Amino acid sequence: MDRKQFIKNNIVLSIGLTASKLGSAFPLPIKKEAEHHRVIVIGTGYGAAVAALRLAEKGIKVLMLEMGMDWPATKDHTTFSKLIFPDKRSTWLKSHSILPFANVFTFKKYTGVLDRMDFDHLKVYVGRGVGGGSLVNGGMAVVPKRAYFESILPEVNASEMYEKYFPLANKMLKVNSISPGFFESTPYYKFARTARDQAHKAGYKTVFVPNVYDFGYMEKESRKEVYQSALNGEVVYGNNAGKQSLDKTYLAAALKTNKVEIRPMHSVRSIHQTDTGYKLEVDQLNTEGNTESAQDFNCDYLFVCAGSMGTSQLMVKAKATGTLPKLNQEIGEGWGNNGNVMAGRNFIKQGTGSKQSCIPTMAIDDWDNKEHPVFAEISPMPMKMETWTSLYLAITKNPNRGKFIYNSLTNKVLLKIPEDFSTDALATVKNLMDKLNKENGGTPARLLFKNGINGEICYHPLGGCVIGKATDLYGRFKGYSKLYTCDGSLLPGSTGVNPFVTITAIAERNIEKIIAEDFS
Ligand code: FAE
Repeated sequence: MDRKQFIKNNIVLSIGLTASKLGSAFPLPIKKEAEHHRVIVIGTGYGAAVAALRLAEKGIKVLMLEMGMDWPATKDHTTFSKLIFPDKRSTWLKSHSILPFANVFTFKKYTGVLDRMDFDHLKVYVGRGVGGGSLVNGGMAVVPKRAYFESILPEVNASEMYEKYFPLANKMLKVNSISPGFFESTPYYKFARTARDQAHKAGYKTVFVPNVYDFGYMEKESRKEVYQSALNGEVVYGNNAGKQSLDKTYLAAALKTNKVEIRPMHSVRSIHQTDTGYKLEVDQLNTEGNTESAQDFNCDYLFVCAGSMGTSQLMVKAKATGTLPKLNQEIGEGWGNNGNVMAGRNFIKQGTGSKQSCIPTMAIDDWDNKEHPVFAEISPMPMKMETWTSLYLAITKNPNRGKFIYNSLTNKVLLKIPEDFSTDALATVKNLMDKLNKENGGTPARLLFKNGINGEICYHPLGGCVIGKATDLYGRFKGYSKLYTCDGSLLPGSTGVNPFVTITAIAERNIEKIIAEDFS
């Protein structure tokens, strides 16, 4: 026995002894009887929702397992908490708020809607609940530039994507655009107009960005005819009205078929191959995050759609622990943060306004810049007071990639990235901020981030089971049959724009092929 093995055995033994001593104080989870389903989809985000709907439309029954809560809309708009004074519903199992800055709020641990996974050099944000990231994201619905899409996914037929699947995804997601008249006149977009004017002064181009938030509803909010959601501090902890998240689009349509069942608070712990298909070991959680019961689910077809982080972690663990040993070496590789960098500028002379819509509608588009390509979303800072600060979530062409590693001592899968992962991306965004400040005045927002810029925040995790590498060109895992992914883990670390439209469109393309060929 080597030293490592000796330490490992002792840790396992001492954990076992402690657990047996504590056994009477903490009741063991109830073991429920196993169930069999023809098709199981893990997760309820974009990829999962597309797969479930399209299978159900063909008359195929689907069980969806989601680790987060169901968040049904209530008539009095009380489902989610606000950005300012958030409560326990805001945050997944932490006793304080977890935003990129201003985390002064504390509460009881609860299975709330926004999660942050902390790794060395990076903090990755994801949505938890029925609807996945669609519950917490900014709703920006952007189709990537075709030339860039062709460069990152050369084996995917771009004509098919741009003529069929991107338009289909936009239609299904109910993507719409702000009316220019409303944008120019409302106080709620002063922050974006200020940032736009300053971008133009510094020689940058800006573009309007479509969104899934219903802008017709937002105009009514501004006239106080309806409940105020985006105009009253609701976004990253969920919107109580106006946002057309997946529970109102794909998942609503899937449930309407009566072929889809969603079980929230079901966290998949492991995936095993069986003689006839796959077995999932699943923990049913309570709102404190403890396992109330454990259950095995068997299925013939399995779609692992737990997002880039969740899918990669499940599959890396399955390969490392030998429950799916034939997965190939590409599992857990090729992970990227879509080049995300956050930055802020203080003392913006024109001011950004005390009233701010939470929904971004504009970006600085300098993607064709040879040295410093960047697509920077002009983000709101809805603090309900004038902050004289402009905030940006930038997407850069960061070519660096991380990988997922299984740790047998902790039984956890960690994301490993080098310390200098975002060095070039930071230089690109610093170049943008410096130019904006030079031409308009303003200083780096050091109250928000060190030096006004942060490359350790990721809103757009992508990759880990990259298409054509870990899977075939349609998301079928290599080495297995009837085992798929349809989510952000397929994309090679970058989309050049906010990613959910691309994830949805690729999922539409893949599931069409899979249904035609594997379910005949
Ligand atoms: P995702 O939506 O993350 O869904 C995965 C689901 O699987 C989640 O519901 C998980 O709870 C569940 N899950 C994970 N592990 C397990 C397990 N073991 N057992 C059971 N269930 C599990 O995946 N993108 C845009 O395009 N525009 C934006 O404006 C935008 N803003 C964002 C703002 C924030 C704060 C964040 C966090 C993200 C934002 N994104 C945005 C990213 C976008 O939401 C993300 O790319 C998609 O949600 C990813 O979709 P997937 O289907 O891959």
